[in-house]
Amino acid sequence: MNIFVLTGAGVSAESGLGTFRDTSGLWTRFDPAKLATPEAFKRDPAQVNAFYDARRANLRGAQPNAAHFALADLQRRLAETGGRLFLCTQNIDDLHERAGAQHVVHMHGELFKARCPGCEAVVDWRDDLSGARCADCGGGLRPHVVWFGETPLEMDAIYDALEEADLFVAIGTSGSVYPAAGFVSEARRAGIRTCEINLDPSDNARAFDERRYGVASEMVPAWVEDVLGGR
Ligand code: BJW
Ligand code: ZN
Repeated sequence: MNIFVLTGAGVSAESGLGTFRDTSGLWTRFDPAKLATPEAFKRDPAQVNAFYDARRANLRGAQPNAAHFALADLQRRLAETGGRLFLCTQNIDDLHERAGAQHVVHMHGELFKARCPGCEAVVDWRDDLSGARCADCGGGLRPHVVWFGETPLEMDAIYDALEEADLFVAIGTSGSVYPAAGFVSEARRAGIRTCEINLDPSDNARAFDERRYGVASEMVPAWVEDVLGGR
């Protein structure tokens, strides 16, 4: 069996990382136009860096939860039987990897990486980014994340994997940010079964063949058991 899983902020919510659009979400408290666009970074790099420095500090103290572990387990067990779990996340945290998942595609970048806009070098970065300079060219560094108006990463590999999948599953995402929100339509066009696992119905809930609602730490392990049990 070949499964494409797309995860969003909801999968890491129980690890203490904020979501974006829930009542206490990041974009309810902060303006994304001032923090998550290339224009905002050009205008006020210190403010944008401070926002990501705080989230990086939060991530250093966070731990994966049962949903991350269940997905890593499913990936391992599918691989043992000649199948595949293509794990694509919109999250910039590393909790899937810390739970043991391999080859995680971070379409919106990674918080523990920084990039030099001058020479495009990408480097591992776990500390504060404010004031940091590129070791290669001396330019100022930016978070290696995908902001509004920028092209998400690894899109060719993502669309190839979507076409090859037997099942598309979206977990913990509100379905409000494109292109990820359009994957369910792509999957349907390709005749692939689709399933949503989320706390509440997402913006595009009606596009899914199957819907399961509840917290990810309970719903994902239960779904993984069903998949492995052939249900
Ligand atoms: C739980 C739970 C629990 C809670 N258990 N569940 C008009 C129409 C269409 C498109 C556009 C448009 N105007 C502009 C666009 C394009 C734009 C876009 O989509 N804008 C929309 C707002 C309309 N998109 C872009 O600009 C993207 N680039 C692009 O399109 O380039 C063109 C291109 C396309 C295709 C190929 C090539 C080129 C870039 C988008 C970048 C998004 N960046 C951010 C910030 C990243 C860095 C950071 O983290 O700071 O990415 S924004 C933010 O939203 C972040 C997330 O990855 C993303 C998605 O959020 P997510 O994960 O869905 O979180 P929430 O909070 O929305 O939802 C959480 C869900 O979990 C909820 O449903 C809860 O119920 C649930 N939940 N607790 C289970 N315990
Ligand atoms: Zn550089």
